Order: sequence, then structure tokens, then C-alpha cells
Amino acid sequence: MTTLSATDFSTVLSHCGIDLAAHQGDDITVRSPIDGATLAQLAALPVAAMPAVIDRAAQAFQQWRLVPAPVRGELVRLWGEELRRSKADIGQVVSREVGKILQEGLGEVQEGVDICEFAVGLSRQLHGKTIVSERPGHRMMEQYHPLGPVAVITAFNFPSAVFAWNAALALVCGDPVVFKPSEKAPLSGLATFKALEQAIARFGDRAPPGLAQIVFGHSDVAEALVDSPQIALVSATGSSRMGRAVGPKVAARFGKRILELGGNNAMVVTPAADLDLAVRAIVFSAVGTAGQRCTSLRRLIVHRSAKAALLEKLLKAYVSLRIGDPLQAGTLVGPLIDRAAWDAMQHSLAQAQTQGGTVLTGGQRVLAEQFPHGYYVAPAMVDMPAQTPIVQHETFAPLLYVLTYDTLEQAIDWNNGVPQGLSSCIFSNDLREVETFLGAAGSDCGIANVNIGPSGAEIGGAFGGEKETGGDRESGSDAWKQYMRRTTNTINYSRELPLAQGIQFG
Ligand code: UN1
Repeated sequence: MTTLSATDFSTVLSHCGIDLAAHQGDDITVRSPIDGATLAQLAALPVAAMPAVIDRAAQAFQQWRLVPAPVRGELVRLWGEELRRSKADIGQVVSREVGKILQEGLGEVQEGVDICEFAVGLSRQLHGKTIVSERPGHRMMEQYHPLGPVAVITAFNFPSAVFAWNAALALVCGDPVVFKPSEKAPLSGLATFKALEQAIARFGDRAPPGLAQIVFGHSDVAEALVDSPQIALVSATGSSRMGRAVGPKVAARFGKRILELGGNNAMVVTPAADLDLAVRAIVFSAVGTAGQRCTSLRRLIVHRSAKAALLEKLLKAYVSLRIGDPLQAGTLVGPLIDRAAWDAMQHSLAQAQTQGGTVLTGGQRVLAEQFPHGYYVAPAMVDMPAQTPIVQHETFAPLLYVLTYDTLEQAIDWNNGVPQGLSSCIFSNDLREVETFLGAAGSDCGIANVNIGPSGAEIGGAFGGEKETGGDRESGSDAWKQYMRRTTNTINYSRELPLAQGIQFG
């Protein structure tokens, strides 16, 4: 039995402003990974409808770019208010639809609130620089202007927050948004979008029609966005395989892109680590969200001298994990998103064993009697003799590989020796080890942490990674610049026309 009946769920949806009848259709079946129950049957937008959607966004851009940025910020402030108000409901939808525990569902909505607040502040800080000119009577400066419509294509695992990261920044930067949520999690996306619609309604006619649109559909709908020259920026989150298809298409039309792709995140545990702290961080980052964050911990690189003590503590923690209904208080590990995820995990486990690995714990399906259509799994840990091909592959499941190192150099080589470059961390209280890991010859990832795990980043920092992770950044810091176009202006207030580089002409 799950804690949320079908009637309760439809009440939660209606609190979020969702009327399923308005989206009814036969194209997309939304199932809860908790028990396999059908949550909704939705209509997909036919691809032939996409030009009109994109035109509407382009029309909206003509007006929205002229609204002063702090006024645009006011809309995002209202969105943040709506998200705060609906936090409990949207959090439930996320939990029910993608199976993450309620705490994490709520945390995800909070991430949306946080980015809205960040974006409101930003709306008064879209600064360019003033630059000295080499010519007398001249001044240089740069300005940031709105870019154009932004397409936001998201994955199932952060169906609310990743839309909010992108849309909050896009909107204050002066860009309309077209949102294509994952087919596996359209309701969480819709709930988050409805909060934005609510904010737009309160904001009134200062918001042009078509400022924010949501499209349900299959890959052809996403492709229409990717291929359209009217879409100035494509922000896509998903697998490296997806990014390999999207990246070149956007590049071929000289569009901008933000790609947030696969991660294969490691933790280095040195002899100078606080092991109890490390254990807590490992458990949260390896089994939280059932290992289905792009920042989940996948590789534990531990010093030979610390290994036995660390594994002893860790195995104890693993066996006491509460696996089950993510809506039940006390559960720490919910189900995998679907059967395909379970199959992929089994395949990787088999490969790991063929490649010399020893399963230390977990890997088996659990609760199959209670939830015949839910794929619950005991989080697995596999001791590996080296960084074999399967270890270099991202498996989206709670599957942690353990590697044993002797020198810090070897540990850093392993940390960097995978195609992905999203997140990483070191557990050590030794300043030399820590700074080496953070330095130029240290971790090559977009995120490198000390004494915290690789997942659960705050919105204030730029989020993203190198290599097959895509190379781009979203969320905090100066990621907003990607949602704007920069112009460099040189202004001559003299009566002469000196040329740069001292050129004499005529
Ligand atoms: C993702 O998994 O796509 O850092 C995003 C984290 C979250 C975001 C993850 N704040 O784990």
C-alpha cells in the first residue's frame, strides 16, 4: 500500500492547478515508479504544431526584451512565491511521479524557490563592464541584452528544479521559454509550470502572451526546438548520448546551447579523512534519489590504509537503509524510475563481475511481492581491481564502485580517468592533499568539493561539468550570461577619429 491514494493524488494535482482532462490523450502514459499505477494519459503535441509555438515565443520576445529587467524580476519574484505556497503539493507530485523520497521532492521545489530569489536579485545586476580605451576621447563598455526564446528540455530525475533553474534566469534576462519536460515526468513539470502561469496571471498584461509555454511530446517535438533558428538557446539535460545528438544540431545552425549530460562522480577518501563524516556523505550521495542524480556518487576511491575501516562502517550503514515507498516517512531509498533502469543496473553489475569486480553488498531486487510493478533495489557496492570499462560508464542506479589507491596521484588519475567530468570530492583534513585535489593538476570536474559529497549542490554556484558532461554551466554565479547577448560598445566623444593600433589611413 502506498500512502497516497488515486483520489488523494488528484486532489494534489488540482491544488497545483492541474486539470488532467485538459491534457487527456493516448500518447504518453505516466506511471508512478512506486507501484506502476497509471497516473495520467496525456496527449502529445503533434510536431506540426511546433512552428506556431515557436512563433508565439518569438513574438513574445519582441515585447519582453523591452520590459525593464527589474520589472521582469518582479514576475520571477511572484513565481517564487507561488512555488513556496505550493511546495508541499509539487513535492508530492515529484515523489509520486519519479519515486524520490518526499524530503527530496520538497528539496527540489525549494531549489526552484531559491533560484527565483537569486534571479530576482540578479534582475538588478545584469552588469557589463566599462573598459578604458587606448584612444583619447573614447570610452568602451559592454552591455548584456536579452537573447531570444530559450528551449528547456529536461530529464526525469529533476523534473521541477531544472526547469526552474533555466526559466528563472531566462525570464529575468528577457527571454521567453518553451519547456519540454521528460515524457517520464510531465506532471511535475506541469505543476512547476502552473505555478509560473499563476505568477504570470498576477503580473498581468505586462507579460506578453506566449512568454512561457509547455509542450508535451516525444523526441520529434524536442527536435523541432533544437533545429529551429528562432530558438536562441537550447538548454538540455540528459544523457551524453542525447547531448551527442543535440549538440551538433544546434551548432550547425550556430545556436547557443547549455548541455548538462552524464556524470560519473568520484570521492577520494584519504588516510587523513574523517571517516564518519565520509560515511554519511557516501550514503546520501550514492543511494539518495536511488542513485539517479547526475551528481550521484558512483566511484569511491579509497586509500589502502583506510579501506577496511571505511568499508566496515559503510556496509553497516548500507544494511540498515530503509528501502520502500518514498512517501512513507523514514524511507531513504525509493524505487528506480522503471524496468529499463533495473535492467541497466543488472547489466552493469554483471559486467563489473566479468571485469574482476566483487559484489560487497546489494544489487538484488526487493519488495517485488508488495510492488510487482515497482523496481526497488538494494543499493550495491562492488569492489573493483581497477577502473575497467564498466566503471567508466554512467549507470543511473545506486551502484557504487570501490577502487583502492596508494598514492594521491593515482587517486586523481582515476578521478579524472573517465569520459565524464561533472562532480568530484575529496575527504581529507590534510591541507596539502586538499589543495592538490582542487589545484590545476587536480580534479578536472566542474564541481570539486572538500569534505562534502558530490551531489546536492546549492543554486548559488555555477552548475555543470567538463568533457562528456557537456562543458556548460547553469544556475548560479555568472551562468546568466549565457541567456543574454553581449555587445561591446566603443564611444567616441572627441572631434577626432583616431584609429586603434595607431593605424594612419589617408
Ligand atoms: C541533476 O541530477 O540533473 O546537485 C541535477 C544536485 C542537485 C541537482 C542535480 N542540486 O545534486
